[in-house]
Amino acid sequence: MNTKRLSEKMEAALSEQMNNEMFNSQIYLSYGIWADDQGYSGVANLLWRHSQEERDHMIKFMNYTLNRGGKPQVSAIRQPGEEPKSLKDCFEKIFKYEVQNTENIYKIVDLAFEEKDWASWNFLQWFVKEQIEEETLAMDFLDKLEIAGGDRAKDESLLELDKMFGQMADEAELARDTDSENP
Ligand code: OFO
Repeated sequence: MNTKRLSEKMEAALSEQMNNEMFNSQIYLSYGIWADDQGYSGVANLLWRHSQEERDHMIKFMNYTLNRGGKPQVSAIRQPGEEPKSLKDCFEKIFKYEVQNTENIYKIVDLAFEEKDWASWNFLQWFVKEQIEEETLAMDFLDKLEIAGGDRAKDESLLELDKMFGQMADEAELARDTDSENP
């Protein structure tokens, strides 16, 4: 008896996204290595923690596909591209990767909608929210870097920022969690 509750197309899309999340984990891992090598140990710590988060996302796609009777396929992970040239470049690249990942998630949401696969649609909503958080976090870092002087920031400001980034929460605050007393 066939108990698979996913279309072939959805199974393939979920599998691909599982591998995308692993690629993102590698990006954060490699940028963390770059940051540590540059002396930014706080930023490195933040990026390595995030690398782990991306791996958790990969596990979520793996488990969901299995729970719905599918079988995800692990593919080779491509190498992260060029190293960042500066902290600003590092967070600009991260922002672009996150936006790309959001686009990838939206495509699967579209497919779930087309197929009226409401279970997958519901599963994917967690990722829609997660991507808002991740884009917001990357924007926050870029804003702080800009205030510190961007590419012309002085070493002392960068060291201060490095300390701050190392201690920052992993989650950004979302608009939906605010109110007039806690704007
Ligand atoms: Fe998996 O959230 Fe970032 O990319």
